[in-house]
Amino acid sequence: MEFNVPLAQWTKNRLLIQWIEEQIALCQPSSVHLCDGSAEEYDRIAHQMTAAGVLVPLKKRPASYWCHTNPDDVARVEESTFICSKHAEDAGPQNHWRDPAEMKKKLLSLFARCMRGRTMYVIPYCMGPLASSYSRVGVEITDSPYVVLNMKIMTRMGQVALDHLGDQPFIPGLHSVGHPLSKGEKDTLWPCNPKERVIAHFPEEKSIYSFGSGYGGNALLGKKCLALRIASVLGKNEGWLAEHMMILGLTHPAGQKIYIAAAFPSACGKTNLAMLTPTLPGWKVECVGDDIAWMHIGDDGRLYAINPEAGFFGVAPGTSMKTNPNAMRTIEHDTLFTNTALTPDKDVWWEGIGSPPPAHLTSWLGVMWDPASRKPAAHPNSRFTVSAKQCPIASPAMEDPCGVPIAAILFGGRRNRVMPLVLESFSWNHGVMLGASLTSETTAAAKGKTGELRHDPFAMLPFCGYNMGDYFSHWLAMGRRLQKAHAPRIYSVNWFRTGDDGKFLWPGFGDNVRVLKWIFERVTDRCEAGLSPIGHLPMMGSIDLSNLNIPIEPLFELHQKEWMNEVQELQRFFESFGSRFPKALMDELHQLEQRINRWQDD
Ligand code: GTP
Ligand code: SPV
Ligand code: MN
Repeated sequence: MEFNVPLAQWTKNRLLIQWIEEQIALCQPSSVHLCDGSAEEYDRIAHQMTAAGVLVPLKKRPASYWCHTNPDDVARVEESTFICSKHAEDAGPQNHWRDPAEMKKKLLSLFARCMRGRTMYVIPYCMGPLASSYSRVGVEITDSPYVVLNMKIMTRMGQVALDHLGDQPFIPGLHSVGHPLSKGEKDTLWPCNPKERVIAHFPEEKSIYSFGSGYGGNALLGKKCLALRIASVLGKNEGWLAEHMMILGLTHPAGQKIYIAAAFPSACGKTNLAMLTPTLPGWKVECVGDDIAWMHIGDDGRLYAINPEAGFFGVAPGTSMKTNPNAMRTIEHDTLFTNTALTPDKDVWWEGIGSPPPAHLTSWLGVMWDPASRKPAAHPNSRFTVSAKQCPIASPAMEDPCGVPIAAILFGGRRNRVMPLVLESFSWNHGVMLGASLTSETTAAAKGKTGELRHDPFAMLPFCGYNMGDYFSHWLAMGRRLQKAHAPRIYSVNWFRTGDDGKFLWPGFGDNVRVLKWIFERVTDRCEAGLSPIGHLPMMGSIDLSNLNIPIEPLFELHQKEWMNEVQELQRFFESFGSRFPKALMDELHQLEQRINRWQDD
């Protein structure tokens, strides 16, 4: 076997050496590349992929590349994602469960000789700042050079991760595109194997196996697989939280700063909120993270969050100088673009970029785009991969090993009706119910129909590695441990209410700072709120609407009938967790129901 460096020289970690040797014997690659995470390594692989025609260098953006995928490999595939706990009840009704022994058997046959004719890359990576005791090291073995480039941007990868690991155990992740090459066979631009796709997690042994897809959360194992599905199990066992949340710092014009975490389902606005450019003068937003938060209770009893990632894997469509200028500046150089459109002068384009499509555009399918086709030129789930350091408003706290103290937690989804623009919970437990109640329209971030309303509690439906009934109990338990004075306040927000014409009622993006301002004033005890059956609402005039000419009332319209239906539907959903659903949360729902019933009499 040909190695770029001798294995024993690369690491002294016995467990790691043994695991790598076993995977080589199983997958039988033609060579092995042990990653060091250097810029030279990144450039070398990018050049090889360019020579092979997989990457197209961009003329307008230094050190940036465009690529497009197989049309059957464009998003996460939830129906092929499995939690393989010993007992099915531990995976819970919201997960696809497989018996671990049976799944192992299937995986062994899938992975056997699956890397023939390919290079096996070994990627050690650290999730979380290198200096943080909260960080975790994973090692991903993959036959996809695209994965190597993405992992370099998204994580602290290579020698630094090996140094952090030392001789300790790590979280192993085995990944293959599932497309071995026979002698002389020419590779395709985007090898994958959609018929045999499996993304399997073993929460008890803390391992990950992913086969058949090269895209996003299916293949970049540090992200959803480790930092959410496996980490959620670690968090439950060890008393912390692994969440699908962005983290931002918000500074008042007078200088006081708070940190906010927000859970929105995939493609529902985390990246945009995390990089917000305030439309209110004097306010400042800094980005700590755009997708994942690991939250621990600090010695002072407050909840502290770190962002385990080092980069953004952000949705391209809709990103423009108007909606998200900070993202646009972030991706001016050193960025990978996947499944956007490509302009004839070698730049990227997507729907909602803020300029009309140029002539002779290459679509995400790699062919000349036909505007008359009425199909988008960029895939709706096309993405950019870029280092968080390039963000003009990147917070220095991104590297803080202790994380940032969270003052408020937001839950939000795409709801065209029912949910008001913003709502404050009465208590921690009521807030946990708001999280558990999160319902949102499906988006292109996962395979399947879009625009369908589904329950996505805590925006974690596809990402919780164990029974969500237990997950709700864990959140309640965290609330008991957080001293009341220190517990973050919990809010529900909704940027996506529509009017009768189907258009969004709220301008969103930079104007979301108006809602953040109210939250700031609430958590710093600067303003009173009004009482409603569903929670505290802003008083008339307390959402700052200066320089914004829209009616605010429709954003807070509540209809008793709609809310009775909402409660009934939530009751049905909560009951689907059976005895694992915490009674305290069902009590919260019943109290809500009573308040709504009484509302009629008021
Ligand atoms: P994941 O990376 O999939 O977890 O998504 P995300 O939650 O980070 O979503 P992102 O911020 O990338 O937004 C997804 C889509 O929603 C983009 O097309 C945005 O333009 C759009 N969007 C984000 N914020 C707003 C908003 O405030 N209002 C409206 N109308 N659209 C928004
Ligand atoms: C999501 O789907 O929530 C994402 C993109 O952040 S992926 O990495 O593909 O999961
Ligand atoms: Mn996400």
